[in-house]
Amino acid sequence: VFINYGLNQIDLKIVYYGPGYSGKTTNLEWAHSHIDPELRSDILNLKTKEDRTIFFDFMQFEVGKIKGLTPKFNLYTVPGQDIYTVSRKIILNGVDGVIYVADSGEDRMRDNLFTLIDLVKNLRENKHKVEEFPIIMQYNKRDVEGALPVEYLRKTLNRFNAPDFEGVAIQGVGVFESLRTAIDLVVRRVRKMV
Ligand SMILES: Nc1nc2c(ncn2[C@@H]2O[C@H](COP(=O)(O)OP(=O)(O)OP(=O)(O)O)[C@@H](O)[C@H]2O)c(=O)[nH]1
Ligand SMILES: [Mg+2]
Repeated sequence: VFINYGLNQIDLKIVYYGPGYSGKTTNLEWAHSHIDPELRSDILNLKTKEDRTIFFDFMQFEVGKIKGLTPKFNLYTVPGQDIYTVSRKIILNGVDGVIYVADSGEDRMRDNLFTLIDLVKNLRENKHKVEEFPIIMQYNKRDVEGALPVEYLRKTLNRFNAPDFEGVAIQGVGVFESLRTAIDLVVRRVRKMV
């Protein structure tokens, strides 16, 4: 959280986290193309030519009011590939809420778990109490052949009883549900702090 009382503005950071190729950038791109252009910035993508995120993607938008302050939501995606562990940690700096995008593919469980452990470790190092921190779970790629059952994903990944949603991000399914719920949790938490 960063409050600029001069501008009556409050900066909030929501990070899409999850393994490589799970659909984090796709979530952000869908949200970007369906939010009123007056209320949002352009999207900034830093990608390889194979469309993999190198450092992060970024978009900012405005919605609602918090005790007279205008909240600016800064949305980031992390790069999910193993080699970018350090980048993920840097991007989590100052985070107010996380949307964890898991991949439902049957051979993706190891990577889902690996990145989840990485998230928990990074949040703890940032002095956050993971159990009380705003986290949303999205089980993405529900449309792929052999998608693991939601019950199994929930039992294995959702250790914190976070609000969870099924996603098909390429079609926009679950994108706004996840984002709206993340915003709600973040705003509720910030109201207690400001
Ligand atoms: N079938 C299917 N494909 C999806 C879905 N969501 C994303 N994809 C595809 O999966 C690929 C990876 O999506 P990205 O959004 O780039 O994944 P990412 O999590 O940002 O990946 P990194 O940046 O490497 O961490 C792309 O080809 C997307 O079009 C989905 O729900 N279903
Ligand atoms: Mg990406």
